[in-house]
Amino acid sequence: MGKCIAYLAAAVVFTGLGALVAGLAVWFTVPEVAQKFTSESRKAQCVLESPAAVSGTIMFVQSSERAPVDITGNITGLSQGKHGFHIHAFGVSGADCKAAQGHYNPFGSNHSAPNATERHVGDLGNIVAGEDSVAYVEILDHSVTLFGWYSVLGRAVVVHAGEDDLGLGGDSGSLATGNAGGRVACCTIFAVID
Ligand SMILES: *[C@@H]1O[C@H](CO)[C@@H](O)[C@H](O)[C@H]1NC(C)=O
Ligand SMILES: *[C@@H]1O[C@H](CO)[C@@H](O)[C@H](O)[C@H]1NC(C)=O
Ligand SMILES: *[C@@H]1O[C@H](CO)[C@@H](O)[C@H](O)[C@H]1NC(C)=O
Ligand SMILES: [Cu+2]
Ligand SMILES: [Zn+2]
Repeated sequence: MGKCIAYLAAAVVFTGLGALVAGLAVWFTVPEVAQKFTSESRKAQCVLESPAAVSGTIMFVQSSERAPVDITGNITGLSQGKHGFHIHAFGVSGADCKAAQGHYNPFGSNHSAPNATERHVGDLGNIVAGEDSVAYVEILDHSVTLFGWYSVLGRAVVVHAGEDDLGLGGDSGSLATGNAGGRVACCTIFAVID
């Protein structure tokens, strides 16, 4: 009886080892599986179009799938002060910023601040334009990604006329859009050579 259990245990262990070896073999030889774990870096660009006179180019750089995204660029032609700065759900053609629809929100969260634990993926807060009408954008974000199912590639950056209240406005608009007002510029984020 004891011998029987020992044989059974040995069989289970060997089957387990076999499955492990087979799994590792697939991991290292099937490209679609292995690819998920490479440390490829990605870069993307967005060239603002505007129904007003706002312009600028925004760069996105992510050194690997797990790394935060560096979002940088200088935006000119803005009124002095804060302007809501978001990634919206869809790409746009030209300055038809309405086509971008709402904030990119794949997890059904309320609108909030970039440093909030629960926020829209697209919630990048405000950018600030100085007296020179220029906003120097320099954001390091851990929610936005250029990889995988929730990649922002093909979606739109939207710059607003007014300030984003970061979800603190106390009304339903605040929890949806931050009451940031009209859309003064937008563009579609596309991948570029790294
Ligand atoms: C943005 O402006 C800063 C400060 O003038 C400058 O150093 C930087 O090169 C500019 N970046 C781009 C992408 O034009
Ligand atoms: C959004 O905020 C409202 C009001 O505070 C709350 O009732 C609701 O549960 C929140 N929704 C989510 C998804 O957190
Ligand atoms: C987010 O940043 C603001 C101002 O920069 C700060 O007042 C607030 O406490 C921060 N919130 C979290 C959750 O870190
Ligand atoms: Cu927006
Ligand atoms: Zn939002």
